[in-house]
Amino acid sequence: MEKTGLSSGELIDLAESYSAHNYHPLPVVISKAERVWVWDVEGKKYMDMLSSYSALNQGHLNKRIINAAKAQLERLTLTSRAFHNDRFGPFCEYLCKVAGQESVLLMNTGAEAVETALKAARKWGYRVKGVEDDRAEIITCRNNFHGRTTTIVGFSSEEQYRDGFGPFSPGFKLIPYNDVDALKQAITPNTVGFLVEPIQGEAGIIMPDEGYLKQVAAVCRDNNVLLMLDEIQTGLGRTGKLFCYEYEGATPDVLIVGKALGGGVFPVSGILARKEIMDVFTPGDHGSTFGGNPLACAVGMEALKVIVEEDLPARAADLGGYFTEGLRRIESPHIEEIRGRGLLIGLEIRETSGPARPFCEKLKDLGILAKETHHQVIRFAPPLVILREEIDWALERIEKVLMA
Ligand code: PXG
Repeated sequence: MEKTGLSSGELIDLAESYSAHNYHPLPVVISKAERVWVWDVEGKKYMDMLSSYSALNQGHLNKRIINAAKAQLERLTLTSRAFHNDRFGPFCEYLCKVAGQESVLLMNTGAEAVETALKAARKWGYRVKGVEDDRAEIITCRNNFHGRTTTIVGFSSEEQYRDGFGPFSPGFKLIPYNDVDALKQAITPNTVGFLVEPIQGEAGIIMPDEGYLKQVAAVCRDNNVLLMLDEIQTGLGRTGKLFCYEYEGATPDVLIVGKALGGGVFPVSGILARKEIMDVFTPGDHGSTFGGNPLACAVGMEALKVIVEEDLPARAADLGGYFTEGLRRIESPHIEEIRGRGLLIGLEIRETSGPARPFCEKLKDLGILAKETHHQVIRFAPPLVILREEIDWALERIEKVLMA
Protein backbone atom coordinates (compact mmCIF):
# COMPACT_ATOMS: atom_id res chain seq x y z
CA MET A 1 0.00 0.00 0.00
CA GLU A 2 1.20 3.47 -0.83
CA LYS A 3 1.76 5.58 2.29
CA THR A 4 2.38 9.27 2.72
CA GLY A 5 4.85 8.79 5.57
CA LEU A 6 3.11 11.53 7.54
CA SER A 7 1.58 11.10 11.02
CA SER A 8 -2.10 11.67 11.79
CA GLY A 9 -1.21 14.97 13.44
CA GLU A 10 0.72 16.18 10.42
CA LEU A 11 -2.05 15.13 8.04
CA ILE A 12 -4.68 16.94 10.13
CA ASP A 13 -2.48 20.05 10.12
CA LEU A 14 -2.26 19.91 6.33
CA ALA A 15 -6.03 19.57 6.03
CA GLU A 16 -6.58 22.45 8.44
CA SER A 17 -4.08 24.64 6.58
CA TYR A 18 -5.15 23.97 3.03
CA SER A 19 -8.85 23.10 3.08
CA ALA A 20 -12.02 25.02 3.79
CA HIS A 21 -13.23 24.70 7.37
CA ASN A 22 -16.71 23.48 6.50
CA TYR A 23 -16.48 20.36 8.72
CA HIS A 24 -15.43 19.56 12.26
CA PRO A 25 -14.24 15.94 11.96
CA LEU A 26 -13.18 13.74 14.85
CA PRO A 27 -9.36 13.81 15.01
CA VAL A 28 -8.75 10.49 13.29
CA VAL A 29 -7.10 9.99 9.89
CA ILE A 30 -8.31 6.84 8.17
CA SER A 31 -6.09 5.21 5.62
CA LYS A 32 -7.49 1.69 5.16
CA ALA A 33 -10.78 -0.14 5.54
CA GLU A 34 -12.51 -3.49 5.31
CA ARG A 35 -16.18 -4.32 5.92
CA VAL A 36 -17.04 -2.65 9.28
CA TRP A 37 -13.46 -1.83 10.24
CA VAL A 38 -11.16 1.07 9.45
CA TRP A 39 -7.52 1.72 10.35
CA ASP A 40 -5.83 5.03 11.02
CA VAL A 41 -2.41 6.07 9.75
CA GLU A 42 -0.72 4.67 12.89
CA GLY A 43 -2.45 1.32 12.41
CA LYS A 44 -5.08 1.66 15.16
CA LYS A 45 -8.28 -0.21 14.32
CA TYR A 46 -11.77 1.24 14.73
CA MET A 47 -15.30 0.05 14.11
CA ASP A 48 -17.15 2.35 11.71
CA MET A 49 -20.51 3.13 13.33
CA LEU A 50 -21.38 5.88 10.88
CA SER A 51 -20.99 4.18 7.49
CA SER A 52 -20.44 7.58 5.86
CA TYR A 53 -23.98 8.59 6.82
CA SER A 54 -25.41 5.32 5.45
CA ALA A 55 -23.49 5.34 2.17
CA LEU A 56 -21.65 2.16 3.20
CA ASN A 57 -24.55 -0.19 3.88
CA GLN A 58 -22.71 -2.99 2.01
CA GLY A 59 -19.53 -2.46 4.08
CA HIS A 60 -16.18 -0.98 3.19
CA LEU A 61 -14.48 -2.45 0.13
CA ASN A 62 -17.30 -4.90 -0.50
CA LYS A 63 -15.64 -7.52 -2.68
CA ARG A 64 -18.43 -7.85 -5.22
CA ILE A 65 -18.71 -4.10 -5.68
CA ILE A 66 -14.96 -3.56 -5.85
CA ASN A 67 -14.63 -6.33 -8.44
CA ALA A 68 -17.42 -4.81 -10.52
CA ALA A 69 -15.70 -1.42 -10.32
CA LYS A 70 -12.30 -2.89 -11.26
CA ALA A 71 -13.73 -4.75 -14.23
CA GLN A 72 -15.46 -1.60 -15.45
CA LEU A 73 -12.32 0.50 -14.91
CA GLU A 74 -10.55 -1.72 -17.43
CA ARG A 75 -13.22 -1.19 -20.05
CA LEU A 76 -15.12 2.11 -20.03
CA THR A 77 -15.58 4.87 -17.47
CA LEU A 78 -17.20 7.89 -19.06
CA THR A 79 -19.15 8.67 -22.18
CA SER A 80 -21.35 11.58 -21.09
CA ARG A 81 -25.01 11.27 -21.96
CA ALA A 82 -24.32 12.60 -25.45
CA PHE A 83 -23.91 8.92 -26.34
CA HIS A 84 -25.46 5.75 -24.96
CA ASN A 85 -23.35 3.40 -22.86
CA ASP A 86 -23.92 -0.32 -22.44
CA ARG A 87 -24.23 -0.19 -18.63
CA PHE A 88 -26.94 2.43 -18.45
CA GLY A 89 -30.05 0.65 -19.71
CA PRO A 90 -29.62 -2.56 -17.71
CA PHE A 91 -28.97 -0.63 -14.48
CA CYS A 92 -32.01 1.62 -15.01
CA GLU A 93 -34.18 -1.45 -15.65
CA TYR A 94 -32.94 -3.28 -12.55
CA LEU A 95 -33.30 -0.22 -10.30
CA CYS A 96 -36.86 0.43 -11.53
CA LYS A 97 -37.88 -3.20 -11.08
CA VAL A 98 -36.40 -3.46 -7.60
CA ALA A 99 -37.99 -0.16 -6.53
CA GLY A 100 -41.33 -0.88 -8.21
CA GLN A 101 -41.20 2.28 -10.32
CA GLU A 102 -41.45 2.86 -14.06
CA SER A 103 -38.62 5.27 -14.79
CA VAL A 104 -35.41 6.64 -13.30
CA LEU A 105 -33.30 9.76 -13.77
CA LEU A 106 -29.73 9.21 -12.61
CA MET A 107 -27.60 11.89 -10.99
CA ASN A 108 -24.58 11.74 -8.66
CA THR A 109 -25.06 13.27 -5.23
CA GLY A 110 -28.09 13.31 -2.98
CA ALA A 111 -28.59 17.04 -3.25
CA GLU A 112 -28.65 16.78 -7.05
CA ALA A 113 -31.31 14.09 -6.86
CA VAL A 114 -33.40 16.29 -4.56
CA GLU A 115 -33.01 19.18 -7.00
CA THR A 116 -34.15 16.84 -9.75
CA ALA A 117 -37.25 15.93 -7.77
CA LEU A 118 -38.07 19.61 -7.21
CA LYS A 119 -37.74 20.33 -10.92
CA ALA A 120 -39.87 17.30 -11.80
CA ALA A 121 -42.62 18.38 -9.40
CA ARG A 122 -42.69 21.94 -10.67
CA LYS A 123 -42.78 21.01 -14.33
CA TRP A 124 -45.40 18.31 -13.63
CA GLY A 125 -47.39 20.98 -11.83
CA TYR A 126 -47.39 23.28 -14.85
CA ARG A 127 -47.72 20.71 -17.62
CA VAL A 128 -49.95 18.06 -16.03
CA LYS A 129 -51.74 19.55 -13.03
CA GLY A 130 -52.34 22.88 -14.74
CA VAL A 131 -50.81 25.28 -12.21
CA GLU A 132 -50.32 28.82 -13.52
CA ASP A 133 -46.74 29.66 -14.57
CA ASP A 134 -44.30 30.41 -11.74
CA ARG A 135 -46.91 29.77 -9.05
CA ALA A 136 -45.94 26.23 -8.04
CA GLU A 137 -45.58 25.60 -4.32
CA ILE A 138 -43.68 22.76 -2.68
CA ILE A 139 -44.26 21.87 0.95
CA THR A 140 -41.39 20.67 3.14
CA CYS A 141 -40.97 19.96 6.86
CA ARG A 142 -39.22 21.81 9.65
CA ASN A 143 -35.89 20.23 10.66
CA ASN A 144 -35.53 18.67 7.22
CA PHE A 145 -32.18 17.77 5.71
CA HIS A 146 -32.13 17.38 1.95
CA GLY A 147 -28.67 18.67 1.03
CA ARG A 148 -26.66 21.86 0.66
CA THR A 149 -27.50 23.63 -2.60
CA THR A 150 -28.76 27.20 -2.38
CA THR A 151 -32.31 26.13 -3.24
CA ILE A 152 -32.32 23.34 -0.66
CA VAL A 153 -30.83 25.35 2.22
CA GLY A 154 -33.36 28.03 1.33
CA PHE A 155 -36.10 25.82 2.79
CA SER A 156 -34.06 24.58 5.73
CA SER A 157 -35.25 25.59 9.19
CA GLU A 158 -31.68 25.37 10.51
CA GLU A 159 -30.38 28.91 10.85
CA GLN A 160 -26.73 27.94 10.28
CA TYR A 161 -27.44 26.19 6.99
CA ARG A 162 -29.00 29.42 5.64
CA ASP A 163 -27.05 32.16 7.35
CA GLY A 164 -25.07 34.12 4.80
CA PHE A 165 -26.31 32.23 1.74
CA GLY A 166 -29.43 34.14 0.70
CA PRO A 167 -31.34 35.31 -1.26
CA PHE A 168 -33.27 32.09 -1.58
CA SER A 169 -35.55 30.54 -4.13
CA PRO A 170 -39.26 31.23 -3.48
CA GLY A 171 -42.02 28.64 -3.75
CA PHE A 172 -41.44 26.60 -0.59
CA LYS A 173 -43.61 26.30 2.51
CA LEU A 174 -42.43 24.80 5.79
CA ILE A 175 -44.75 22.85 8.06
CA PRO A 176 -44.06 20.87 11.25
CA TYR A 177 -42.93 17.26 10.74
CA ASN A 178 -45.31 14.52 11.85
CA ASP A 179 -48.37 16.76 11.52
CA VAL A 180 -50.93 15.58 8.96
CA ASP A 181 -53.34 18.46 9.66
CA ALA A 182 -50.59 21.00 8.97
CA LEU A 183 -50.11 19.40 5.57
CA LYS A 184 -53.84 19.53 4.83
CA GLN A 185 -53.93 23.21 5.77
CA ALA A 186 -50.81 24.12 3.80
CA ILE A 187 -52.06 22.66 0.51
CA THR A 188 -53.44 25.16 -2.00
CA PRO A 189 -54.47 24.69 -5.64
CA ASN A 190 -50.86 25.63 -6.51
CA THR A 191 -49.25 22.89 -4.41
CA VAL A 192 -47.35 20.48 -6.64
CA GLY A 193 -45.41 18.39 -4.16
CA PHE A 194 -44.68 17.43 -0.57
CA LEU A 195 -41.02 16.60 0.10
CA VAL A 196 -40.37 14.60 3.27
CA GLU A 197 -37.98 12.13 4.92
CA PRO A 198 -39.51 8.90 6.30
CA ILE A 199 -37.26 9.40 9.35
CA GLN A 200 -35.47 12.71 9.87
CA GLY A 201 -31.86 11.54 10.07
CA GLU A 202 -29.86 14.74 10.45
CA ALA A 203 -32.43 16.24 12.78
CA GLY A 204 -31.42 13.52 15.25
CA ILE A 205 -33.16 10.33 14.05
CA ILE A 206 -36.64 11.80 14.53
CA MET A 207 -39.35 9.16 14.00
CA PRO A 208 -42.86 10.21 12.99
CA ASP A 209 -45.86 8.53 14.63
CA GLU A 210 -47.03 5.25 13.19
CA GLY A 211 -49.41 5.92 10.32
CA TYR A 212 -47.97 9.34 9.46
CA LEU A 213 -46.57 8.37 6.07
CA LYS A 214 -49.67 6.43 5.14
CA GLN A 215 -51.85 9.40 6.02
CA VAL A 216 -49.74 11.96 4.17
CA ALA A 217 -49.75 9.66 1.14
CA ALA A 218 -53.55 9.70 1.21
CA VAL A 219 -53.69 13.49 1.65
CA CYS A 220 -51.33 13.93 -1.30
CA ARG A 221 -53.38 11.56 -3.46
CA ASP A 222 -56.67 13.28 -2.57
CA ASN A 223 -55.23 16.69 -3.47
CA ASN A 224 -53.29 15.73 -6.60
CA VAL A 225 -49.99 16.62 -4.90
CA LEU A 226 -46.86 14.55 -5.53
CA LEU A 227 -45.50 12.73 -2.49
CA MET A 228 -41.71 12.97 -2.80
CA LEU A 229 -39.89 10.76 -0.32
CA ASP A 230 -36.24 11.44 0.38
CA GLU A 231 -34.94 7.92 1.11
CA ILE A 232 -31.33 8.93 0.53
CA GLN A 233 -30.44 8.02 4.11
CA THR A 234 -33.29 5.68 5.11
CA GLY A 235 -33.35 3.68 1.88
CA LEU A 236 -31.56 0.64 0.50
CA GLY A 237 -31.95 -1.56 3.54
CA ARG A 238 -30.86 0.74 6.35
CA THR A 239 -34.11 0.69 8.33
CA GLY A 240 -34.91 -3.00 7.88
CA LYS A 241 -36.85 -2.76 4.60
CA LEU A 242 -35.46 -1.94 1.19
CA PHE A 243 -37.26 1.40 1.58
CA CYS A 244 -38.58 2.78 4.83
CA TYR A 245 -41.96 3.69 3.27
CA GLU A 246 -42.70 -0.04 2.92
CA TYR A 247 -43.50 -0.19 6.65
CA GLU A 248 -46.67 1.72 5.84
CA GLY A 249 -47.22 0.87 2.20
CA ALA A 250 -46.88 4.60 1.50
CA THR A 251 -45.56 4.31 -2.07
CA PRO A 252 -44.24 7.71 -3.16
CA ASP A 253 -44.88 9.41 -6.48
CA VAL A 254 -41.23 10.42 -6.55
CA LEU A 255 -38.67 8.28 -4.74
CA ILE A 256 -35.28 9.89 -4.11
CA VAL A 257 -32.24 7.64 -3.66
CA GLY A 258 -28.51 8.13 -3.24
CA LYS A 259 -25.75 7.25 -0.78
CA ALA A 260 -25.62 3.41 -0.60
CA LEU A 261 -26.61 3.17 -4.27
CA GLY A 262 -22.94 3.96 -4.88
CA GLY A 263 -21.80 1.04 -2.70
CA GLY A 264 -19.28 3.21 -0.85
CA VAL A 265 -17.29 3.61 -4.05
CA PHE A 266 -18.81 6.26 -6.21
CA PRO A 267 -21.57 8.87 -5.94
CA VAL A 268 -24.72 7.49 -7.56
CA SER A 269 -28.14 9.05 -6.99
CA GLY A 270 -31.43 9.47 -8.76
CA ILE A 271 -35.16 9.86 -8.68
CA LEU A 272 -37.70 7.20 -9.57
CA ALA A 273 -41.25 7.90 -10.66
CA ARG A 274 -44.12 6.85 -12.88
CA LYS A 275 -43.70 7.68 -16.57
CA GLU A 276 -46.50 10.23 -16.40
CA ILE A 277 -44.29 12.29 -14.07
CA MET A 278 -40.86 11.53 -15.52
CA ASP A 279 -42.00 12.27 -19.05
CA VAL A 280 -42.23 15.98 -18.27
CA PHE A 281 -38.46 15.99 -18.85
CA THR A 282 -37.47 16.45 -22.48
CA PRO A 283 -33.94 16.56 -23.97
CA GLY A 284 -32.06 19.56 -22.62
CA ASP A 285 -34.31 20.09 -19.57
CA HIS A 286 -31.98 18.57 -17.04
CA GLY A 287 -28.83 16.50 -16.75
CA SER A 288 -25.31 16.05 -15.47
CA THR A 289 -21.97 15.27 -17.10
CA PHE A 290 -21.39 12.31 -14.81
CA GLY A 291 -24.99 11.18 -14.15
CA GLY A 292 -25.50 7.64 -15.42
CA ASN A 293 -21.88 7.16 -16.44
CA PRO A 294 -20.82 3.56 -17.10
CA LEU A 295 -18.64 3.27 -14.00
CA ALA A 296 -21.47 4.59 -11.81
CA CYS A 297 -23.93 2.19 -13.45
CA ALA A 298 -21.63 -0.83 -13.02
CA VAL A 299 -21.02 0.08 -9.38
CA GLY A 300 -24.68 0.95 -8.73
CA MET A 301 -25.86 -2.31 -10.28
CA GLU A 302 -23.61 -4.44 -8.09
CA ALA A 303 -24.28 -2.27 -5.01
CA LEU A 304 -28.01 -2.83 -5.44
CA LYS A 305 -27.60 -6.54 -6.22
CA VAL A 306 -25.62 -7.04 -3.01
CA ILE A 307 -28.42 -5.42 -1.01
CA VAL A 308 -31.13 -7.49 -2.70
CA GLU A 309 -29.36 -10.84 -3.12
CA GLU A 310 -27.78 -10.83 0.35
CA ASP A 311 -31.03 -9.59 1.89
CA LEU A 312 -29.37 -6.77 3.79
CA PRO A 313 -32.75 -5.26 4.77
CA ALA A 314 -33.55 -8.42 6.76
CA ARG A 315 -30.12 -8.25 8.42
CA ALA A 316 -30.74 -4.62 9.35
CA ALA A 317 -34.12 -5.51 10.87
CA ASP A 318 -32.75 -8.43 12.85
CA LEU A 319 -29.47 -6.90 14.02
CA GLY A 320 -31.06 -3.49 14.54
CA GLY A 321 -33.44 -5.05 17.02
CA TYR A 322 -30.58 -6.85 18.72
CA PHE A 323 -28.44 -3.70 18.92
CA THR A 324 -31.30 -1.55 20.21
CA GLU A 325 -32.18 -4.10 22.91
CA GLY A 326 -28.53 -4.15 23.98
CA LEU A 327 -28.48 -0.36 24.20
CA ARG A 328 -31.70 -0.35 26.22
CA ARG A 329 -30.12 -2.66 28.79
CA ILE A 330 -27.46 -0.02 29.56
CA GLU A 331 -28.69 1.74 32.68
CA SER A 332 -26.85 5.01 32.26
CA PRO A 333 -27.96 8.29 33.83
CA HIS A 334 -26.82 10.03 30.63
CA ILE A 335 -29.39 8.41 28.30
CA GLU A 336 -32.49 10.45 27.50
CA GLU A 337 -33.90 8.21 24.78
CA ILE A 338 -32.99 5.47 22.32
CA ARG A 339 -34.90 5.44 19.04
CA GLY A 340 -34.61 4.29 15.47
CA ARG A 341 -35.49 1.63 12.99
CA GLY A 342 -33.29 -1.21 11.76
CA LEU A 343 -29.67 -0.13 11.93
CA LEU A 344 -30.42 3.59 12.01
CA ILE A 345 -30.29 4.21 15.73
CA GLY A 346 -30.11 7.44 17.69
CA LEU A 347 -29.08 7.59 21.33
CA GLU A 348 -30.02 10.91 22.86
CA ILE A 349 -27.85 12.22 25.68
CA ARG A 350 -29.58 14.12 28.53
CA GLU A 351 -29.02 17.87 28.37
CA THR A 352 -27.75 17.75 31.96
CA SER A 353 -24.93 15.43 30.85
CA GLY A 354 -23.67 17.96 28.30
CA PRO A 355 -23.44 17.53 24.52
CA ALA A 356 -22.93 14.24 22.69
CA ARG A 357 -19.55 15.19 21.20
CA PRO A 358 -17.37 14.28 24.26
CA PHE A 359 -19.09 10.88 24.35
CA CYS A 360 -18.13 10.37 20.69
CA GLU A 361 -14.55 11.35 21.50
CA LYS A 362 -14.43 8.75 24.29
CA LEU A 363 -15.95 6.13 21.99
CA LYS A 364 -13.20 6.91 19.51
CA ASP A 365 -10.54 6.30 22.16
CA LEU A 366 -12.09 2.85 22.72
CA GLY A 367 -12.13 2.08 19.00
CA ILE A 368 -15.62 3.10 17.88
CA LEU A 369 -16.22 5.84 15.33
CA ALA A 370 -19.62 7.42 15.82
CA LYS A 371 -20.70 10.98 15.17
CA GLU A 372 -23.00 13.27 17.05
CA THR A 373 -25.90 14.85 15.25
CA HIS A 374 -27.69 17.89 16.57
CA HIS A 375 -25.67 18.26 19.77
CA GLN A 376 -27.44 15.65 21.90
CA VAL A 377 -27.73 12.57 19.68
CA ILE A 378 -25.14 9.87 18.96
CA ARG A 379 -25.97 8.05 15.75
CA PHE A 380 -25.21 4.34 15.50
CA ALA A 381 -25.46 3.23 11.88
CA PRO A 382 -22.89 0.52 11.14
CA PRO A 383 -22.62 -1.18 7.75
CA LEU A 384 -25.48 -3.69 7.46
CA VAL A 385 -22.96 -6.52 7.05
CA ILE A 386 -21.93 -6.19 10.70
CA LEU A 387 -21.90 -9.46 12.68
CA ARG A 388 -23.78 -10.10 15.90
CA GLU A 389 -20.53 -10.62 17.83
CA GLU A 390 -19.25 -7.31 16.50
CA ILE A 391 -22.36 -5.62 17.92
CA ASP A 392 -21.55 -7.30 21.25
CA TRP A 393 -18.00 -5.90 21.00
CA ALA A 394 -19.43 -2.43 20.38
CA LEU A 395 -22.03 -2.67 23.15
CA GLU A 396 -19.32 -3.48 25.70
CA ARG A 397 -17.47 -0.29 24.80
CA ILE A 398 -20.56 1.88 24.49
CA GLU A 399 -21.59 0.74 27.97
CA LYS A 400 -18.14 1.65 29.34
CA VAL A 401 -18.41 5.19 27.93
CA LEU A 402 -22.00 5.71 29.08
CA MET A 403 -21.42 4.35 32.58
CA ALA A 404 -18.33 6.50 33.22
N1 PXG B 1 -31.13 13.85 1.85
C1 PXG B 1 -30.86 13.23 3.01
C2 PXG B 1 -31.97 12.63 3.81
C3 PXG B 1 -29.53 13.15 3.46
O1 PXG B 1 -29.26 12.53 4.61
C4 PXG B 1 -28.84 14.37 1.49
C5 PXG B 1 -30.17 14.40 1.09
C6 PXG B 1 -27.81 15.01 0.60
O2 PXG B 1 -26.96 14.07 0.03
P1 PXG B 1 -25.52 14.53 -0.53
O3 PXG B 1 -25.03 13.32 -1.27
O4 PXG B 1 -25.73 15.70 -1.40
O5 PXG B 1 -24.68 14.85 0.67
C7 PXG B 1 -28.52 13.74 2.68
C8 PXG B 1 -27.07 13.75 3.10
C9 PXG B 1 -22.81 16.23 5.03
C10 PXG B 1 -23.85 15.30 5.51
O6 PXG B 1 -21.66 15.92 5.27
C11 PXG B 1 -24.83 14.84 4.65
C12 PXG B 1 -25.77 13.96 5.14
C13 PXG B 1 -25.71 13.57 6.44
C14 PXG B 1 -24.77 14.06 7.27
C15 PXG B 1 -23.80 14.93 6.81
O7 PXG B 1 -23.16 17.26 4.41
N2 PXG B 1 -26.81 13.45 4.43
